[in-house]
Amino acid sequence: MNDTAPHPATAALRVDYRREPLDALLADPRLLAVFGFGDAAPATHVDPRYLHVALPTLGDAPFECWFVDGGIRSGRENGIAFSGDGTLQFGALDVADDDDIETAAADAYARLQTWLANSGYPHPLRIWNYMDAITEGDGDDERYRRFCVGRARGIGRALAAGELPAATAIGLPHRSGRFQLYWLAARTPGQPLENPRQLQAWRYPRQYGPQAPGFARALLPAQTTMPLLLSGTAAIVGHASQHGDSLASQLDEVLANLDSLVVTARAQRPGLAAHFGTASRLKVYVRDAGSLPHVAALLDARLPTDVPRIVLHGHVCRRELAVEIDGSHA
Ligand code: 3EB
Repeated sequence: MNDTAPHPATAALRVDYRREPLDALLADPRLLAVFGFGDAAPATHVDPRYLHVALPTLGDAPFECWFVDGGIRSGRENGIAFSGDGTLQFGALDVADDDDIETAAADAYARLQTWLANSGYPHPLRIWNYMDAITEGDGDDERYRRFCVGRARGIGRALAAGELPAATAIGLPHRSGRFQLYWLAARTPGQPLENPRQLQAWRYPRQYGPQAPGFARALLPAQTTMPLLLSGTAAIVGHASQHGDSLASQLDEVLANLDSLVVTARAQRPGLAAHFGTASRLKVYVRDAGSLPHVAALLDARLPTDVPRIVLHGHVCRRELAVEIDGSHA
């Protein structure tokens, strides 16, 4: 696809959590993408801007909406659902995962590479990866480690640190047989950010697998009208998991890591709010279904009530990690 939509003067992206019916949201010509989570959300929609993510929710979750200024063209091509406004592109694909996540990831990333190179939006800013049984298998056979190998193989070349996207990789708690990949890409590259509290993931030592994961801790888009994009963030300091015995302590470590990313980003972009608030959107992934209410209560105590958040049942990619948070911050 060669998208010839006119360029808006500035790329704007507003992420919002909304409770209107799906068709009302899709009627908005400024809607770039909308995500429904869990069983209560529609599994499919004819509109390529809608994507269902099969992570169970705590209670009745809102839809996640990505809004731009309009001028959107959308469609499906070669199994890829896409929409773009000339500056930003949402895209999604999924591939069969017949118990071989390495091959599934390699296929999906090879298709993504080709697609981005030809779509007019060559720079992936933010990528989400959802897969079955993420921590199944032992040692280097663990499925998350095989996923990292397949992802790197599909991309086909080593990414320079300056071109890594922000990312999330989370396990679906119920088997789907699919590997799901979706992204936000742009005409212009953003600036990947690292976290001074954490080793760069692409430099993780061999003990975490044969292929270090290729993502940046956050990404600051080129335009000041776009939010900071925060990668999936867990209770990892340096490269080591922390507080294996305490969900509450893990959550505090996650929030410390996220605060540190906001401080890092504000050094580049002082206009970003100093703390999470109404301009933030957080998605919280909790390993154990029974812990979702507990995590929600802990967040109620630790975050201002005005921080919109969605609490989801999803598996973090290290067994000892109980919770992970991603999101955006303007
Ligand atoms: C971590 O910090 C936790 O492989 O794309 C977070 C975000 C994690 C993205 C990925 C993995 C990925 O290592 C796991």
